[in-house]
Amino acid sequence: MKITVLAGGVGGAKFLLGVKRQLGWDPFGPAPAARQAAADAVTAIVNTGDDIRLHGLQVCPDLDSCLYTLSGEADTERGWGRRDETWTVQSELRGYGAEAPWFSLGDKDIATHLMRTRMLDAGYRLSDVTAALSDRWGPGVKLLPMTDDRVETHVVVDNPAANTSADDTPAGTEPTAGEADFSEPVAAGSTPAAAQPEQVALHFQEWWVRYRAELPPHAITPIGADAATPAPGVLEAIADADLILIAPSNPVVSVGIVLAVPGIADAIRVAAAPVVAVSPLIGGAPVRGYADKCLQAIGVPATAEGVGRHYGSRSGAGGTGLLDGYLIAEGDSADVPGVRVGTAPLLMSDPDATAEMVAACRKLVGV
Ligand code: GDP
Ligand code: FO1
Ligand code: CA
Repeated sequence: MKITVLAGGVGGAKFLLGVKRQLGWDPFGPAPAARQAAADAVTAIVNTGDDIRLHGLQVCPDLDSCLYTLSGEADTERGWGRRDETWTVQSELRGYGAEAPWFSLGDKDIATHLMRTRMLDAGYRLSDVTAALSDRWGPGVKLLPMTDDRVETHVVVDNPAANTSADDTPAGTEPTAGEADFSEPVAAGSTPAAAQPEQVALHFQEWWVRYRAELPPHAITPIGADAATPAPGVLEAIADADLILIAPSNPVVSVGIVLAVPGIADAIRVAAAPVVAVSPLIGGAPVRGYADKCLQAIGVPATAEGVGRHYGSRSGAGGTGLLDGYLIAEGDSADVPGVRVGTAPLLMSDPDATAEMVAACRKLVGV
């Protein structure tokens, strides 16, 4: 059974633990050699729109969430980065007034970014680098960035530096005394308010982490996506799959960005394998994060039905959508024309519970 999964960070990674478990593998380790010989394979196509270069380092949060989670190295409480992390470098960087003090990089995590950046600067593609990092960690799943090209999600908001004082930065996120803040546009606080643009595009991480998605988004744009091409292996993983799953990842800033890479959505539409998505919303709310605010930004109701209709049906009238099946939480309801909707407990409390979700996806489309 070849399973290809579209994934973001934490939601995608937790779902992949269940995919591995459902195949009878160790969720936190490499795939067993015997199973590989039996042609079982899992490929994850991972969002890279969250990626950001900070302190000269290329940080890939969703790829790293998958890498660390699937090898048992993630800090599951915090939801990002390595477990048993230390923060010496971050504290020194803050002391120097380095950029983006609102984005913390742990010491162990920094080693990953150093290795990645060195390889990228030497001319390797992100997909090569991800394969090299996977060699160390053994996630058991083939992790593919959606593209090797630079795509960065930006969020258009009312300029926080216009009409308000810079002191409106949420508590705890402002640079501390003596620290320079190089980020735009907030660093423009020294410019007279009248000269400020009314709206600005923030890097996704600044909107999400610094402002905790509290600045209402006017638009969410994957800059660079138009000119990007799928990374090597992405289209093949879709065409060769026996089952395509859309993880309960953020439909806008994770799955939506993967689908914005030209060629990926089209490949899914014509794939031989059935396509099933899992709702990231339970009872009309995200389990974690700000998917509701992201959906609002694109005019999609923050409900299981809203997400299902947004993905749409591959068959039936027009057939412009992506799905054959859609799994929603018990107690929720969704009418998605042309799509078989199933219900199951959708809380990914552990890999066994998540494996049950994956089994329900398979049952829904009979594979
Ligand atoms: P991120 O990149 O780290 O934000 O993670 P993803 O985009 O992969 O996943 C985020 C989404 O996962 C959020 O919208 C959550 O609602 C969803 N999610 C997290 N845990 C669960 C869970 O246990 N069950 C379901 N159904 N969704 C979940
Ligand atoms: N999330 C935070 O809320 N605060 C941080 O300081 C932070 C640092 C960070 C460093 C590396 C990394 O891979 C992820 C990090 N995240 C942090 C998580 C993160 O960027 C977001 O949750 C995702 O990009 C949204 O998917
Ligand atoms: Ca993400």
